[in-house]
Amino acid sequence: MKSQILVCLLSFLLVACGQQNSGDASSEPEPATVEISAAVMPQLPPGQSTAAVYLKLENKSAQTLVINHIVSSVSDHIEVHRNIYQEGVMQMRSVRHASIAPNSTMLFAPGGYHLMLFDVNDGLAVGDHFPLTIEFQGGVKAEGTVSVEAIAP
Ligand SMILES: [Cu+2]
Repeated sequence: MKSQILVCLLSFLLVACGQQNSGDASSEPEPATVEISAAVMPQLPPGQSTAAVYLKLENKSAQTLVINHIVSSVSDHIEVHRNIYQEGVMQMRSVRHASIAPNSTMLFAPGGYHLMLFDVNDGLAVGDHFPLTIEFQGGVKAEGTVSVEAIAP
């Protein structure tokens, strides 16, 4: 009984070590695939310049991806935010280096994670599209197109 547990533990350690070594020069790291879909920005009310973007981020690779930087032509400063219900109040927190597990989907949706775009370019109208790139640690990038949509009444 005891030795069985030990064997399990050993094989677990071997797997863990094998994963850690996958990035060395002898084995080419597999190309990570990550996709952005359903990216939308609710149209900004007049006079506002901070916009939220919602989207689906799908990590199709076998590695955890960590968001490093987000780039778009309509804003020079984009953060990952998360809504947290605390002490009876909905609060927004900036999340640095959000990570997405292998073969999983991260949803940016109202009430949860979202992208916050600061000083958004004027003149974005419903039906407009703009590019957005999410850069991950290690150089992997996901490119998507955000469509501006009317705010639900
Ligand atoms: Cu926010």
